[in-house]
Amino acid sequence: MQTVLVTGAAGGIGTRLRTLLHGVYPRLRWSDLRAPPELANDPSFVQADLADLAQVEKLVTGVDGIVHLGGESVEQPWERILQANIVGCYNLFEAARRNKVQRVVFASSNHAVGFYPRRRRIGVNAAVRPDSRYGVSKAFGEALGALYADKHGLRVTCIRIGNFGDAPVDRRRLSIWLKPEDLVQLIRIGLEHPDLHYEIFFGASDNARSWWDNEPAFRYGFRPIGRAEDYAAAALAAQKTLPPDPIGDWYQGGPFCADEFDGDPDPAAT
Ligand code: 15L
Repeated sequence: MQTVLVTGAAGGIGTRLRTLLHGVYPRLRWSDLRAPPELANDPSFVQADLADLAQVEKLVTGVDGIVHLGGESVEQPWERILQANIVGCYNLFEAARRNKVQRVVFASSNHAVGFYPRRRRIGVNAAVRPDSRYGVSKAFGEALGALYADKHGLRVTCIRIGNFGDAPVDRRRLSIWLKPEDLVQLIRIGLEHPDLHYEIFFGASDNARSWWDNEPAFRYGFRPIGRAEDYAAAALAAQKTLPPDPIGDWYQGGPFCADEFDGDPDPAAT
């Protein structure tokens, strides 16, 4: 990997990757709809609207690998999800194919499977159970990645990111926390591992309360350094200050499940 493009550079994860990927690859290209202040006037930043295929084609020219974080990162009205996450994701993969990009790492999300109850332990092959239009867009991106891997030979890694941050701050996040350095490990497996064709990984650290079997990631050498249990006392104390949420507390996707919810009010029945 000589030149790696990171979309969604102005977001929380993109901003953090600026430090964490520094020096890892010879050339990094950063992109977003608007430049983050520290990249204004920096030649490594290329402004682009993912919903515009011509712009995306220009953006990926000369790139070997892409870390695709761009698009909406939470639930939004359909029209915004459609443009940023459906059309934008298609444009990204299609432009990658046309320009002979070798690898794409797609930032998927736990919300592709958010409607599994917390009492279920799932692997990456469990059928998708999105908890939002946003979650549906992540399932779409995973499917699109599989198509481009199987039909066009692009090497694709989908990381179902749990909750990215320096520490897990409540009960749900004790199960789904992802330490930034552990995300970098997963990204590097996606961009560098010689045997990788198409994989889905859970983006989660070493979380004793995890709901996910992340065997594929471990098989590729993932060795998370973040241990959620080290933060358990503080996270559980913080949880006590939060109001109960009968729907959100039952399902893995938490508040994304409760948002707009008018389904069966007895979640144990589903
Ligand atoms: C996500 O997919 C979001 O991008 C992030 O903002 C968090 O909400 C995270 O999931 C989560 O589930 O905590």
